[in-house]
Amino acid sequence: MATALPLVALLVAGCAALASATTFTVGESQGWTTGANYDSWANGKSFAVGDTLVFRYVSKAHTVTEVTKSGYDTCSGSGANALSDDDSGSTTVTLTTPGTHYFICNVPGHCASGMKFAITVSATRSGAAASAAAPQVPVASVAVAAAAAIKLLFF
Ligand SMILES: [Cu+2]
Repeated sequence: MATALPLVALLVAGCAALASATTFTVGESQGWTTGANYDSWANGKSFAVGDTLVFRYVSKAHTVTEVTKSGYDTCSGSGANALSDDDSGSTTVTLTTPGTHYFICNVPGHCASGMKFAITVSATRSGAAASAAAPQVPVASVAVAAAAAIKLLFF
């Protein structure tokens, strides 16, 4: 049973990391619309892989288009600039890769009038929220414990 303990600790840490995934409603009560400021909405929030963005808007009135940096800079959500696109009225985007993600509305004029934002997504959630929620088991100490257990078994 000596080898089971580090494994259990790893599993517990892993589950805590999954449980800390956050759902963000873009624009809060304003939703996804013209006349809101999405830079200020995103400002101060920390996004991590596994988090979800929920966009609420009237179907067909807007699009949620994830674009390249070039698409973001030029407000162009067509062709090679578009990574994903939806106008269903309720769009959920799960952030699956770290790095900068760019979102615009592809209805003509809307991006230029403010329906655009960029967020930086980190590979793992860090900082106060994570350390409060997760039992802190440093990976290095788990590895040392596992190595010690293996030595006990085989030497
Ligand atoms: Cu729009």
